[in-house]
Amino acid sequence: MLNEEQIAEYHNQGYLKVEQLFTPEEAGQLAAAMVRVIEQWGEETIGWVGPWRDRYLDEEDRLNTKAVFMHNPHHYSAVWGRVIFHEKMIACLRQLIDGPVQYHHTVLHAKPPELGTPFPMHQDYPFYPHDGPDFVDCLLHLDDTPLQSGALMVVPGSHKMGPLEHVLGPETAPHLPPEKFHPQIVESVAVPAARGDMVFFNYQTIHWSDCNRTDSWRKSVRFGYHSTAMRPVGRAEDDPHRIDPGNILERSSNIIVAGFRENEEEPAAS
Ligand SMILES: O=C(O)CCC(=O)C(=O)O
Repeated sequence: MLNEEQIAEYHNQGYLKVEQLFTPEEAGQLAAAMVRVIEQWGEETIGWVGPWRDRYLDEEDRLNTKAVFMHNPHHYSAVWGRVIFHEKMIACLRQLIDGPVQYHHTVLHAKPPELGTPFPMHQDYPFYPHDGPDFVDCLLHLDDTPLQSGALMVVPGSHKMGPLEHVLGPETAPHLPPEKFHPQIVESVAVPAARGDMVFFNYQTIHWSDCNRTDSWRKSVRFGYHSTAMRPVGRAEDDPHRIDPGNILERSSNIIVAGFRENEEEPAAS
């Protein structure tokens, strides 16, 4: 599916865009099912909260951004269940991840028209920390996503820094401290995309995105997959973002989408 150059680009830069990995029919069907999920189950919020808002948004915009987030749309729609095994996506993952591949989660990040929420610079690692780097986030674009709609911005090569210290706490989504990591300080590149395009990125790659200032929705869905050799890492009891088995995002689904999970323990005597 991917050529040597693309695989090397993913490993060197920490991200790779594959155009039209999903056909227009597939993307259209998924988008229609997602609209139905949003209409029946979605809830509009202002987006991620936290002190980062003071550094990224004008005072007027701070409380007026709009977002719809939805975890695991396969809890509502079979189309979104089947796509976890999407043949071309899994074929790419087999080339990017060493050994058998395990599915972790799906999450929708939708930016409604006219001030869809931005995201601050962050790695995805603190949202679901694991004991290794072989975790790939796959961002499927359900709408055309030009720069003005708040396209994904990435810091090339930043995954090589490993897990970084984020601002954490009960009143904030995890994000990198803006005095050190802010789009005005750290250079990033835009990854505009079309409906059906997928961006693969390492969960340690620093990324962010700006407001959607167009009059169209900007919906993208992130699938997470990782090597079966990796395990979730816990955090201190008093850390509000510690691994919490009640939190759906922190619970791996354990579905094997490629290969076989070998039993590393001594087999029980029969
Ligand atoms: O959709 C975006 O622009 C960014 C979403 C994001 O930060 C993420 O998937 O972790």
